[in-house]
Amino acid sequence: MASKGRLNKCIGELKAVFQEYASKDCEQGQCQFKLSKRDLKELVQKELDMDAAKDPAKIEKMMNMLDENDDGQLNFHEFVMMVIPVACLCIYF
Ligand SMILES: [Ca+2]
Repeated sequence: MASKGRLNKCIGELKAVFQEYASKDCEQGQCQFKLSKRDLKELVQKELDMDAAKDPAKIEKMMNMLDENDDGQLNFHEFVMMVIPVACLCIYF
């Protein structure tokens, strides 16, 4: 993907942040980056500075809400679904 344009750069940053905290999960020769609950906690703590990261119950709830395919991890699509509402909230504060 070309890095031209601010939105392209933002998407690239999203992907870079995701891959920095995610672990590679390989199944039948196919590898995908995925966030475990621990990865999610670290990402929320360091990249969003949210109080939720200090409360294991809130991380658990966040994981359950975002984990659409119930595999116990977040893929990039599920991760982006977390970023959108946070971005929407930031417009108002
Ligand atoms: Ca999942």
